[in-house]
Amino acid sequence: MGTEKANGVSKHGIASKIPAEAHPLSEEPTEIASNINYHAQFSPHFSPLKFEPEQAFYATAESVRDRLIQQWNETYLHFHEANPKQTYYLSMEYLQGRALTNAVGNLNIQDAYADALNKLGHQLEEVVEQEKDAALGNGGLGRLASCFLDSMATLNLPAWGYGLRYRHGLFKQLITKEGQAEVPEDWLEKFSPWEIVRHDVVFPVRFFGQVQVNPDGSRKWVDGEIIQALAYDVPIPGYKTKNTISLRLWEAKACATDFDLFQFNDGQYESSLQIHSRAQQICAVLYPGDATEGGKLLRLKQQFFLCSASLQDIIFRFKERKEGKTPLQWSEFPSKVAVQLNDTHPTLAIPELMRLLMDDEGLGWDEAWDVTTRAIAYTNHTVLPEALEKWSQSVMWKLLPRHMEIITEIDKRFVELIHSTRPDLEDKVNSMCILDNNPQKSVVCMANLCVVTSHTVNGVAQLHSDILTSELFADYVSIWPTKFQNKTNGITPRRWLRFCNPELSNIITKWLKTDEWVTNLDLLVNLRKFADNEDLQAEWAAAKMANKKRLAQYIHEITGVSIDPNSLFDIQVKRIHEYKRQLLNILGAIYMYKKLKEMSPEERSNATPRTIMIGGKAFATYTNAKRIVKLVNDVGSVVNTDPEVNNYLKIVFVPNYNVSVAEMLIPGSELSQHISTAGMEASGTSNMKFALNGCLVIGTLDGANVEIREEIGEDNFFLFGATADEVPKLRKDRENGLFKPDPRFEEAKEFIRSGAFGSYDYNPLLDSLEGNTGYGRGDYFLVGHDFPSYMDAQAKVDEAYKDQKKWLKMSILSTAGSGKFSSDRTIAQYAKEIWNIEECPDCRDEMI
Ligand code: 26V
Repeated sequence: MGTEKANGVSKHGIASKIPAEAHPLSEEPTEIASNINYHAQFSPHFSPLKFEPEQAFYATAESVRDRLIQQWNETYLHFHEANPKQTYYLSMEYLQGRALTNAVGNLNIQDAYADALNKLGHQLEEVVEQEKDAALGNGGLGRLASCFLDSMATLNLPAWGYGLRYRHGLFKQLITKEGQAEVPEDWLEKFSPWEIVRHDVVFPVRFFGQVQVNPDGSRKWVDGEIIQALAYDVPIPGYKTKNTISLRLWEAKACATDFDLFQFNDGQYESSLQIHSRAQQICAVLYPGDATEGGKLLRLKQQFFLCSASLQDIIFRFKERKEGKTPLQWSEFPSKVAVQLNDTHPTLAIPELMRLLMDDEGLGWDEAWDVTTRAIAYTNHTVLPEALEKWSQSVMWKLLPRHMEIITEIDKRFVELIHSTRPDLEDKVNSMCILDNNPQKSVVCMANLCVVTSHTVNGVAQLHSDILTSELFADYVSIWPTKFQNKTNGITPRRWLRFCNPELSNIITKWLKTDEWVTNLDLLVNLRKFADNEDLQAEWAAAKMANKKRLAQYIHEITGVSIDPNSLFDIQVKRIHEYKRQLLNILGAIYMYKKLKEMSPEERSNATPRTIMIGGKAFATYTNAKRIVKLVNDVGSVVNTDPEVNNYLKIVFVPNYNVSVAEMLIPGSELSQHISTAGMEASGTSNMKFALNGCLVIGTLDGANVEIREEIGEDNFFLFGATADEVPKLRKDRENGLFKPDPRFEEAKEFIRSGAFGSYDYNPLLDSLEGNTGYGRGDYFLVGHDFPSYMDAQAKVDEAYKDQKKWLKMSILSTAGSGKFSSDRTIAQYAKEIWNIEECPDCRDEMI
């Protein structure tokens, strides 16, 4: 199998003593090096004469993949034999980021790989940097799905993730003089070593067509267009367990037979390939623009494509299963299958499951409804009205006629249920039912369909779940009081502490005398008793400084701005949205800048030096969000080049925020901003990542901030702003002209108007903070109301930072109090309280 022939390329050449031999499962560094060399030599992708860091990455990843495939095969063989109930997580988004560090870390072979690469003349840290992020997501919802997969694998749960294999994920953000520009992200430019194409797993997905009524009254969806869904499996290894589950991503392709050879030979090249082009559109990008009818139709196609392919796959697997020798009854489906809808994006799984059960499997309505409602559960991730999906009924009838029949029937039965059992809710029927038949709208309300059908509906932090039951879904609660739950989000401690912050991890392991915290994050609480210990504080400070220096170097490389590692590193990174109030942050920074300018040099020398970093993508059509990006950049250009103050304040916009950038920023952060208008951020998960890494939070009582503050202690949290309860009255007061702006707020806005940051027209942004009425006007997000308390909280931050001993204690207590926010805890709760599944470890041979 092996060969002694090795290339002798100079600098990054493969050491000639290392043979190119397959040792797929060896843990011995020399054999791992051989295996990497083997992949480099025989790779179909690269010349064997080159072994630069890029080739080293692909060869290393392929060698890691060998072992993943083996564990993954054994895991599913084991599931097949053990036949447990399995969970299927349906999500339009996954933000996997890079996989190499995570894979060697979870497989517990990091040191052996570092050693092996050394033997080949490379550094693991350098090689991992070659990998492109798999950015098949937009924000917290997508990263949550990826953290959940890591926890499901680690907890030995029988689970699958289902998603779409977007050719380009979310756009790549460039920052130009004009602000944000979007260019396509190209994670598949070369190839992804982590996916395994499954030519044996292909399902047809139909679009358009019509409903045929058979003589026996049964119905069948026929004609239209068929696109094939081809599976790509990405193995997801658990941490220090053999359990390796699948993220199954669907790609759309046309049937080979759909190629019109006659037309092609007739010179009609484009029309002969039309269906291929339509297939390619489906998985081209995440969130294609939906301003046009075509764009809306494409998004709906994407959602249905995910739902239909995944459910056909789930049903196929269910039918394969036999208890003893007899096939399972359909009524047993919910005791083998739990389907979780990640927000409303995969709602079409509901009518698709009903259709497959009735039209393909011959079940009656009642039986199919019983199975569907016992199998499907729904997680809500937002209360923002514009993000609650509503699809045009006419588009739906055109694309999915049979599904619309089914939805109409679900709606009819629900309305009848209210009429017959709950006359007190008569006047609420219009807002509760699924079809909004108001001729101006004529839409399908996806959240309502989810709530009516799902056996469980959950919010993602306690406050958010309370808002769901008391406001958004309050009327349903009186019908189904036990349907609603809370599952506070979590993050995986592997990626978000153990691997991204090895310096701090080692200190934690040393002081706790165990590394079990990596799978039992509650153990962090034992750091509390050392919070005042000077030795720990010194080590803690040194780790933070090392991470800050690394971050400063990165910022310099990508933006050209030099930042001082001795200044307070203050970070806000998340999608740019008005409710997240990056505008509050930058207005605060502008005010700080103005005050620094007004100070005498002596006064200034007392100021706490600060570096404010802001990053995040603005949705391409969200004009105000893009104006905010532009403003941050413009303010940064002025402040950073102002010699009078730039030793005290720097403002940096961090371009193209993604998972890898987060892994660089979070360990080096000291203050992070989670400053949404109370009641609007469902949870937030970066707040958990920052707190876990010993970063203090300035924030409102919103989403998971509430629980973070509870856990780490109110003295260790810089709180400000209105509470969710106060927000409605404050908006009313504002409408009634009762709002009196703080002079500091007026001063900051005036400074922008004065042209201090250039001639760009910021009036539309500033206008959004004025006026008294309407959504999006009249300062709906209460920036003006919260500004003074925000500035007061920032002054407390400045003071606290001057006392480094106190600051370090607060930092240690932040980490110590973050145990609750492990996604292992969240997933264990989903498994027990929603999915009713149990762990299913493969104990046949020793765990790694
Ligand atoms: C999406 C969009 C897209 C179009 C522009 C307006 C808009 C506004 C909000 C959304 C949010 C969609 C759902 C979502 O991503 N929710 C996030 O889910 C996270 C995981 O549960 C949670 O931590 C975040 O608070 C929540 O915003």
